[in-house]
Amino acid sequence: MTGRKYKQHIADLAGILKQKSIRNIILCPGSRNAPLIQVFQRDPFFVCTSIVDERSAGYIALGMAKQSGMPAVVVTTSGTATLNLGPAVAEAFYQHIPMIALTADRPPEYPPQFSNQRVFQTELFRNNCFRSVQLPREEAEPLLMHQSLSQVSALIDEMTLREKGPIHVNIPLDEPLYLDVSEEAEFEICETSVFHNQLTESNRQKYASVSEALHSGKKILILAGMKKYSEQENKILRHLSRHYQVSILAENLANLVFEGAINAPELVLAAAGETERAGLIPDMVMALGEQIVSKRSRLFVQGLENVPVILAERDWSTTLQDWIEKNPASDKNDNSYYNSWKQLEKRAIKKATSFAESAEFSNLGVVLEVLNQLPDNTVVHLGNSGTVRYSQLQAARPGLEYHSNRGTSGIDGCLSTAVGAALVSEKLHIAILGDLSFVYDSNAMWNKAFPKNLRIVVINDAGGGIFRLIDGPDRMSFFEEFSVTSHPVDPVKLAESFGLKTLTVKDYKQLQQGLNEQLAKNGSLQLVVAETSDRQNSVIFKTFYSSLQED
Ligand SMILES: Cc1ncc(C[n+]2csc(CCOP(=O)(O)OP(=O)(O)O)c2C)c(N)n1
Repeated sequence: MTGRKYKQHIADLAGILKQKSIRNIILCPGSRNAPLIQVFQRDPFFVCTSIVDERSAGYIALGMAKQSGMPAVVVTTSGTATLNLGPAVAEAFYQHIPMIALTADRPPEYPPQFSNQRVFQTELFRNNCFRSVQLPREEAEPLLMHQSLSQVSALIDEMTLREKGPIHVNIPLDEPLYLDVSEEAEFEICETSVFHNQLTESNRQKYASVSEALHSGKKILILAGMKKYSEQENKILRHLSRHYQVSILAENLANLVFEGAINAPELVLAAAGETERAGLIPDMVMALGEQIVSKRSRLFVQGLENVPVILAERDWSTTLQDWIEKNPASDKNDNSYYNSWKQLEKRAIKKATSFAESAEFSNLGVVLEVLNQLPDNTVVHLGNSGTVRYSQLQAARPGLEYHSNRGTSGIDGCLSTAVGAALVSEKLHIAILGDLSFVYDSNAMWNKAFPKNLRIVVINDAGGGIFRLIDGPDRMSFFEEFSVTSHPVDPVKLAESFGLKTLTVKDYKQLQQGLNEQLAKNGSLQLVVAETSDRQNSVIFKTFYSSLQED
């Protein structure tokens, strides 16, 4: 020992988080992480939530961080507990969400026969997180410990200010693990870490070509992928669509619903004939944000010949803002490029709406109906992958906020993420999921603090319905058993075993009643299960697409 108090570095680590106003801590049970649990739970500044399943805990932290915009922390014991954070860390990495994984580790034992609950944890998430820090052991030189903690502090600032995604701090902890940890220390950070936007030369050139294209009236297609766009980014995009030949493809997960954006690109491209498509071809594409769900948008852009695609980095808004300030736009608005998209969108939405109004009770019908019924200000969590795809088949609504785990498109944490988001929000949240995703992530309901503002709709079509929609799997002999994978689990009984109030619905009238009850102020119904397993879901889906092309 170096004369420092027992597990002082853990108190210091907590002090860093407190200095940065990071409050939300998910604590998973274990022995090795007991000093971490002790430090966080005794300080009323931290809001601690106990979650047993680490896979779910990781996603809950992710949901909290995404919803609040503040880093959220998940703390685990050693061994496979840490590995179970992998999916959520990867999802956070691909969505640039500030999440902090604190994993307790066992120091090596001698002889190694005494080592258990141990996996290699140093840089465990290596290429799927922003940075990893290995803290030294407690007995390390104070200077070394100080440097490591300073690094953690600087990385948290960088992760937050520059939207870098998750960090992992691996913490070897020696026994004893159950003594009183010294009182919390306010950790001194030797220098304030301020990050400046350094524009690289290649980015400078990229944005110069965009400015040039704007200036010369070229048609620019902006692909706005999933992201929480800032106020400034939002303003710039509105400005560009108002004054230049710019069309912004913003499906629901971009949450950019304004005059000037095309919010149902999948519908437009599904409905457009060949000549009409020719009118949509841009001179340049600028791609922002993260993933895009619409398959037709992908095929459209990938099929463009000799059209440059500019991949914007996260500094695009600063640069374009400068350009806008130096180049005042005229008041004239003759964005004919946008108008070509908009005209087609209006027609496609009309057709889609008329189909939806008379659609049979089915997976597609239920998703569209639920989205129509939600009150403004609701936060929607769309499951992978049928649900998020169906939701592309209507225009995004301005009053709703849409989210989905499309960073890595896993079905393993859709409900947990919604739980995390609802826990740090006052708004009404709804998760709309398929039955496999719901069963997979049912431990999301294993939570004493299950949020009262979260509602769930499960579309039970007895397996992975998405595989019935895509061409290919259904031609395989293994299709039903190994792709669709029907299961014996009753979602209602499962949810009730966790104490949730449920209702099964089999037609639109019952669905309406269920939604009325769920969405009512102080409504207590938490889960509605829409039974669609005996419906012609894939036929209805395919008929929907063909109806878009009819005159
Ligand atoms: C963790 C994980 N395992 C497997 C997959 C592959 N997968 C994608 S969609 C899907 C089926 C999902 O079924 P369900 O939740 O019922 O939703 P539906 O497709 O019917 O809307 C599967 C297994 C995945 N995306 N993530």
